[in-house]
Amino acid sequence: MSETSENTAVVIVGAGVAGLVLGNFLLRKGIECIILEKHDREYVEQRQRAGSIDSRGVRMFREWGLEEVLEGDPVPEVGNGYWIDGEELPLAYDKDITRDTLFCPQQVLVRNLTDVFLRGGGDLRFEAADVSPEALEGERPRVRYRDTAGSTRVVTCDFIAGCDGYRGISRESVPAGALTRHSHEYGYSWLSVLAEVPANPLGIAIHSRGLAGMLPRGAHASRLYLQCPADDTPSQWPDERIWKEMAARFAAPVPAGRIVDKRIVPLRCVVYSPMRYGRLYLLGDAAHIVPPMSAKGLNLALHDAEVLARAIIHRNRKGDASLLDSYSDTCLRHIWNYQAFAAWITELMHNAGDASYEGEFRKQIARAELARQVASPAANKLFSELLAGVN
Ligand code: RFL
Repeated sequence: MSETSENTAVVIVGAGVAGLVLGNFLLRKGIECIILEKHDREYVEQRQRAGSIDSRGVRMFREWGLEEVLEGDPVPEVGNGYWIDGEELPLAYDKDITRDTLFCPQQVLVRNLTDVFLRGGGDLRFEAADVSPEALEGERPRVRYRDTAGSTRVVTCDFIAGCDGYRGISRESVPAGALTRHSHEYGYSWLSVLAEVPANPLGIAIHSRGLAGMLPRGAHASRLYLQCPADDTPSQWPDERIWKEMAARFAAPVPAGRIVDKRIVPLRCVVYSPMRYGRLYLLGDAAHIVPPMSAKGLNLALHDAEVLARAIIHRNRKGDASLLDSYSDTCLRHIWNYQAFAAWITELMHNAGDASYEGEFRKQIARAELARQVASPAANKLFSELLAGVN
């Protein structure tokens, strides 16, 4: 079988949010890059996940002249309520602080980023199979893969950006022991459900049966979340059980619709350190996971992409690698700050509900803390700032 060799400045593995943002930033500054994506375009552009872009992310897109990627499929402003045992908490965010945050369904963001990248002449190769980063310690690392015709291609480059998510190949290509894994498992999962339900005013329910959520994911779809035991499987959750449990936890009628996807998402925090090995840099979920309660996973991927883009641009323009050398430390400072928020809000929301995990004492403390968030303008300001990503 034939083998083709090529050269570029940066190979980006993965066309998710991190890879596409990095690719667009490099393209704008005239730095050659190739994005290799395992799946086909249709699959990547339909994958529904997150969508809350915090104010730092919104500001970042504006500064890079890429505001257009946040447009499309507008979601009505609903789904922000917090319910506790059937009663809505009057949790008033400081509107000034949260003004710049917005909701852009992740699949819309990915579709827009792909369009802009390709329109600008970017090189994005879908269905790249058996991607394999090699020679990471040397000056010229390379990435080997199989194209759609079945031919092997080898791309030699200056840097590899591992943007291929938590189960990708990039981190796996680092020798054992070179990275340290820091993690915390909460001991419960979310059943994450995608349903054809138009946006509606529910939000998060805290209930002794466990946490539930119903949040808009585009004008005609909602994501439902149900806290469940860590070892549950989707087959234990037939559709009728899901709707019954949602109604019980919200203590109110819940609008139902066709369920199109069900999966179990274990609640965990993970950080790999350092986020670099030789000339391989790890970004986004490839380097860290935050529990979804915080809505920060997507935002962390945006941050990593901007830090690495600026470091590569600086190195290419000035011949100075200092920003690349500090990439991991810069990102990790930001990540631990977001992990702290994610851990706090995850524990607060879950401990206040189902006492069978952390006990009645922790439940009462969590409820008192929630009440304080509602009653105290100072506490509420901090909560809003953390959620909006202004610090
Ligand atoms: P992604 O988005 O997973 O993109 C990785 C890309 O790499 C490709 N890939 C490969 N390509 C080439 N070769 C390989 N060997 C490859 N292996 C994988 C994949 O096909 C994909 O295109 O990672 P990235 O860019 O780091 O972005 C991270 C975010 O996607 C992630 O943090 C969030 O979606 C997490 N997340 C949520 N975050 C939030 O901020 N708020 C939320 O409400 C929220 N909800 C969610 C979520 C993640 C979920 N899943 C699927 C675990 C809900 C769900 C169900």
